[in-house]
Amino acid sequence: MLHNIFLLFVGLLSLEHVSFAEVPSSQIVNITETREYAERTQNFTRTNFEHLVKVRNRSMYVVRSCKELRDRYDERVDGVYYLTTGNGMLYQTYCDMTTAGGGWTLVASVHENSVYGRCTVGDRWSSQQGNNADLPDGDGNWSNRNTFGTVESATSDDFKNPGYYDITAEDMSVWHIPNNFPLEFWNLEAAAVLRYHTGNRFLRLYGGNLFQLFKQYPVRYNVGSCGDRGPAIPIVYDHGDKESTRMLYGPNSRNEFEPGFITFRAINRERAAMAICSGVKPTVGYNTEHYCIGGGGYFHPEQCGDFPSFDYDRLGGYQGWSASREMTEAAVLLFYR
Ligand SMILES: *[C@@H]1O[C@H](CO)[C@@H](O)[C@H](O)[C@H]1NC(C)=O
Ligand SMILES: *[C@@H]1O[C@H](CO)[C@@H](O)[C@H](O)[C@H]1NC(C)=O
Ligand SMILES: *[C@@H]1O[C@H](CO)[C@@H](O)[C@H](O)[C@H]1NC(C)=O
Ligand SMILES: *[C@@H]1O[C@H](CO)[C@@H](O)[C@H](O)[C@H]1NC(C)=O
Ligand SMILES: [Ca+2]
Ligand SMILES: [Ca+2]
Ligand SMILES: [Ca+2]
Repeated sequence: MLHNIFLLFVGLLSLEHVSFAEVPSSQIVNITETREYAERTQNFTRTNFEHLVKVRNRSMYVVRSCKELRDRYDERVDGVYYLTTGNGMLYQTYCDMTTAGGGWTLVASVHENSVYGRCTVGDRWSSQQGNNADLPDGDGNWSNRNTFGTVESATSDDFKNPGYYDITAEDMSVWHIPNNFPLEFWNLEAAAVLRYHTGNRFLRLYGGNLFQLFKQYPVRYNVGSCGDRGPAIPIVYDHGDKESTRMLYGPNSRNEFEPGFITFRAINRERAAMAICSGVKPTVGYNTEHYCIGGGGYFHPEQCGDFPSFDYDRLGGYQGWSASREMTEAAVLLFYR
């Protein structure tokens, strides 16, 4: 099954690059392969109405979270569902109905469209208005009710839905999925760079969601001093482990953190604030701009951005302070339960 899905995906990838009509005839040398290719293309374009009716019928459910969907309707299938806010606003997002009992609601994704763009277009989780100490951005997108993006493009651009502030949750789950990865394959464990969840219901202590947590710990330049931070919560791995987490960040960064945690609102040496250190807890040094994401509106020059300074020693350079290419070119999907 897994193998088949992967073949399918490889097929998808190749379709992205060459549409069938564009393949030069000189390259079509094997008629068996060509026929199979054509058949696969048709299979992808043929609408499966049975499936469509089934997923469209999910609008019958009236719930505020994927957890309620599981508890109230016993839904157990991963995919896109309709949720309703407390005020009655309808929106769509992805539910992970399998990991550790399921019931996880995707509420946001943090995507870096250009690590070279320093707080420019696309840096919605830091600043799109340039690196500016006069805009410390305490009321940026980590702590407001602004929403953006769509669920299907959550690995291709930033995403934030009303669940981010509307759902009262206890735990979080995080998936690092390669950029542009199609939604129907997100739940393949092998597709993820890293996956984990918390299990100690820590959100109960911080208002039940990130919207409330970041009110207590503002993601704002100059709000605290080097090494100050919000909670660091131990994680349970669903894909990867402490050692693989360590290796996803630069060799210099590895001396500064302890893997096996998710940390909120870190402050670096220049008093810049970052929202989430995924998989790690900063312990010494605090050059967190190389391994924590999101932020306020001001960083040390050349470090502002959604993945602030993940490319310090060259993008994906596997050296110095540079995070790995896998990490830098993967979107960070945030779930609540
Ligand atoms: C064409 O490809 C198929 C499947 O990859 C292979 O079994 C077959 O031997 C190939 N035929 C030729 C003539 O290369
Ligand atoms: C295309 O779909 C048909 C019917 O579902 C199936 O029998 C066939 O094996 C599929 N072909 C490929 C190449 O996936
Ligand atoms: C749609 O969902 C309702 C309620 O779960 C169910 O009774 C009905 O049979 C479903 N319709 C289709 C076409 O699946
Ligand atoms: C928050 O997101 C919106 C997109 O809806 C964007 O226009 C705005 O610039 C973001 N805020 C910051 C501080 O970047
Ligand atoms: Ca950027
Ligand atoms: Ca972004
Ligand atoms: Ca530094």
